[in-house]
Amino acid sequence: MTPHPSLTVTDEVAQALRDSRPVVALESTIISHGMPYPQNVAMAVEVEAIIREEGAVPATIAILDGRPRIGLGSDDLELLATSDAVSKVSVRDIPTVVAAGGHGATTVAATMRLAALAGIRVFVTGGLGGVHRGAERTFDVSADLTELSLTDVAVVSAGVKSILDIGLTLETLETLSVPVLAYGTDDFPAFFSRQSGHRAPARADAPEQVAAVMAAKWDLGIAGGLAVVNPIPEADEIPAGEMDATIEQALADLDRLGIHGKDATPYLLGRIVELTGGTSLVANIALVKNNARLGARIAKAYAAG
Ligand code: PSU
Ligand code: MN
Repeated sequence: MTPHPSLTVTDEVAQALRDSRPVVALESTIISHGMPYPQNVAMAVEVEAIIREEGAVPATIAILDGRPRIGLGSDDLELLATSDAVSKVSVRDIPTVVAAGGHGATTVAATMRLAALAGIRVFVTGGLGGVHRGAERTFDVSADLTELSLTDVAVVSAGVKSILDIGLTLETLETLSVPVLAYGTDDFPAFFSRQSGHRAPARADAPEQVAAVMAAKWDLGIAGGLAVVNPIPEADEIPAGEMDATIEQALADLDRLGIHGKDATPYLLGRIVELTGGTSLVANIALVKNNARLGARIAKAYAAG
């Protein structure tokens, strides 16, 4: 597939796509609005290196000067990591930022959409957006879930943080007909910890098995993505329960400040880093790297299949 003409694709990524070699998409909201500087840019660089080490080509995605970009250079990553002029862009924000010629860091939803327009089928991130706690009141459900129902990309994450209602997120993924494959486990992982108390709907134990599910889905014309949920490595995990008080505090602060809409998730992520004095950030970075390794292997298996 030829990338959509409105995308700017780096030569390296374009060549890999032409040769049907494995390419792994990466998001940029995690850089601009998910982690503090300088850990954010260090993470972005390391994750790209891991994907290359595994024999795939990384394609970090963002909108710069109104142009959707597939594959970025180190100056671009630095800009995303430091500039206040970068807005958080989900799918509904893409047209506005493109028309205004602005800079945007893409969420899971927006990254999926742009990756698909480029012909990339595998995307690695840290955590998915989902159904927020109290959504029956606020209606706050991430467009990441809508996008998973629409766009043909497999998204590798470490599950969802318990800032969200994990049970309702799983129910919604079922309603939206999104396959959820837990990697090497029967449990749905909760980002910082390997278990959420919820069973995963399905399990995969090898990259080839994930690739086979992707191929079967799209071969049958069942449109939409897949959520591959990869538990944080045991050595890096923050035991279930240890984050509860922090998350309750962050949610209470969110409520007190009246923060809502697209600012809610970035506020919660930043507040958790603050409240844990950075220990949560160490776990966050470790799980993204772990996901990068798996994502590259899935992309290789899918390209080979
Ligand atoms: N969860 C994380 N880290 C993140 C995000 C979520 O643990 O960086 C980001 C992702 O870009 C995700 C977005 O797509 O937040 C979801 O935002 P919202 O809840 O506003 O849809
Ligand atoms: Mn929201």
